[in-house]
Amino acid sequence: MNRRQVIRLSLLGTLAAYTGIGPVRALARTLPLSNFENELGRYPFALPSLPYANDALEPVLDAQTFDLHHNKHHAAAVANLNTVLKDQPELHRLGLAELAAHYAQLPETVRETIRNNAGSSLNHQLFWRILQPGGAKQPIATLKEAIQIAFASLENLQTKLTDAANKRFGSGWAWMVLDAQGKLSVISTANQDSPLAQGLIPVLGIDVWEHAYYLKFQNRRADYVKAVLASLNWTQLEVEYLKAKALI
Ligand code: MN3
Repeated sequence: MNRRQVIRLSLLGTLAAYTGIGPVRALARTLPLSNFENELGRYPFALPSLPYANDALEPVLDAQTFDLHHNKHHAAAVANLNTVLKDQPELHRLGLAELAAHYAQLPETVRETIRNNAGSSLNHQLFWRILQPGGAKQPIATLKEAIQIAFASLENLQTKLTDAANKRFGSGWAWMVLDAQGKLSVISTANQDSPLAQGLIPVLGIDVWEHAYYLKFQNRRADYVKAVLASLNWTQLEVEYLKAKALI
């Protein structure tokens, strides 16, 4: 790690200590995220198309859930985010990852709405990408090696993800994340919180809100998590891992 990277990380890590300057200026000084989100656009945010047909993962994951999940739940988050940002022009230059990572620095009147809806908009994009049909069925290349180092085996990673997903009380997400030291780990977050808010970069996310599974799996969250794990596109996950590594 070079000196510039150390400084950047240290700025990110001490963001919470930036209390003496305005929130927007604090954000501008501490963001390593802009490369990460060139593809995500800026206000007004658009709902990206699902990168495959609703029924592409049938029969494991059902078309009706994908349709509602993308066209209603994800769409509502994008619409709600645009509505709350409409009257906050000073925030229009911030991207989704920046808003989700640094929501705590935002004005109190809009903080929770942005936290939830920027988080949701960002989290769902990753979720759709890593479920893209096709690609490798097992970890490949650099991510394969990193999983071996962090978890000893793919099975151990799957056990940890399953555990995090099943134990998350209420709504939230289970994640494999990369920390500033380049180490992978598994965490879960409540509601739509992004791991970015903890300085952790999401590589793999599993949506465990009931809207993600209730139509097909009803109360059987564990069966749904198993179905997601079996449907992951590891070629895309390698791409996500390389993007995450480029941030640290
Ligand atoms: Mn969802």
